[in-house]
Amino acid sequence: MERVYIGLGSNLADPLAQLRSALAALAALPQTSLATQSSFYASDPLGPADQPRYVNAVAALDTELAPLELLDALQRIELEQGRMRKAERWGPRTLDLDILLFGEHRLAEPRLTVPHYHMHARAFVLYPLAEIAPQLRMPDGRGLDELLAACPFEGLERLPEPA
Ligand code: A4P
Ligand code: MG
Repeated sequence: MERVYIGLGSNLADPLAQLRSALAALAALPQTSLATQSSFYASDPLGPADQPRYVNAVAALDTELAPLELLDALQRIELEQGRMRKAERWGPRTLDLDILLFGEHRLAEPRLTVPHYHMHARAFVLYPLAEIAPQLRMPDGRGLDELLAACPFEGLERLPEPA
């Protein structure tokens, strides 16, 4: 059983509903349980500025799935929620599910890089993560508190409504 952290993001087609529905789908995965979830956060888009603000959250799962099995499952959920893969990098999307951390593992496979390559510098990942796992350490030994100290709470807004 591994503790896994998933980053959720959406900026199209009712992002709050997209995230709620994604959390339900995560909770229903085989050999997996949804342990905790952060609040929802509105965030300014990283990448092209001519796109709506995002809603982001982080969920903690306990899973017996192998990393690539979990990635397949996440991509299935993205597709079920109408995700179209477009050429534009960092463009708008109905749902993005990223594997941030998979236990203590470091993975560098063609389809899967863990820890997720930009998580250490993204406020919309680090602050929700800190809410559910403040004591967390990266596989390289860096503490989440260190990463947070270098990443201002900027363009981010914790949404009041319950996730
Ligand atoms: N892949 C490799 N490692 C992973 C991993 N750890 N988790 C591969 C998930 N997937 C991983 O992803 C492209 C490929 O990455 C997958 O096929 C998988 O095999 P994708 O979801 O198709 O493409 P993408 O998400 O558009 O690309 P990318 O570069 O992963 O984008 P990001 O980094 O996810 O950024 N602004 C705000 N405020 N909030 C956001 O959530 N998200 C993005 C997307 C841009 N701007 C944002 C946000
Ligand atoms: Mg992605």
